[in-house]
Amino acid sequence: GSGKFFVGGNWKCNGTKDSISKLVSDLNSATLESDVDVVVAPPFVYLDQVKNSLTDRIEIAAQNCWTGKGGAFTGEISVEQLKDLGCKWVVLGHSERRHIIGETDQFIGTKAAYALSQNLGVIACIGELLEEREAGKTFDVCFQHMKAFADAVPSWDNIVIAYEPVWAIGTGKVATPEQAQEVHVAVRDWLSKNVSAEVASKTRIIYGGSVNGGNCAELAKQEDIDGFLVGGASLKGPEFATIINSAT
Ligand code: G2H
Repeated sequence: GSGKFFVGGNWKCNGTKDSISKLVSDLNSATLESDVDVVVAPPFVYLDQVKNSLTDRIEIAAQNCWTGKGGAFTGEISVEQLKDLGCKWVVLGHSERRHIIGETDQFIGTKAAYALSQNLGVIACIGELLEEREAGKTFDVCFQHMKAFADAVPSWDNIVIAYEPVWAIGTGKVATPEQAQEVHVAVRDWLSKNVSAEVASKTRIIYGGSVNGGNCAELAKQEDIDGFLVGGASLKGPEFATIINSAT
């Protein structure tokens, strides 16, 4: 693997003040291995609550951001505002934003470049649809997503790549360790050929899609799986802690 194990909890559009207060208190009392970077991504409206109540051991990510400096962009949230609240990361290119909201590679790339320019880390999501996998296009799609990020960003120092096969997201159909490892190796190889050998060996490539307390250990054993992006199972404190501790 590359670098420190990295586990992100993507809370998506879930939670209330009360349920989040309970989740934060479960996370604050959980025993977390020291050699893991841990990040949670609450909905925008709860970022401040979470930042002010969660242990500093866990960093905060936003689930989206605007493409540039704030201003007359109704309904958007700027990188500057996220930094003001204490966010260290932003999730970009998530399949739910690509396929439900219709975000394009170019739009996502612009956001990534701007976030990095303001020292916000980027959790850059890539991954194929079921029909693309069945048509043998898994690598093509992942490489296209990678190229869009690579064309936009000046550096890979502050990027974690999340491979999330869309057919595995929220479906309970986790990729097998072999399926995930195969794509992670291909993405690392793409970085080596198209960016640099150094970036390929240093950049963490994490897996997302129906990761849970029961399947995380087998996935974590794979050489090129450097962590996880967890949706549903990150809403349960004890199970998320199991996933965080799965590499050791
Ligand atoms: C994939 C993942 C988190 P889940 O979207 O980003 O969600 O673990 O619920 O499949």
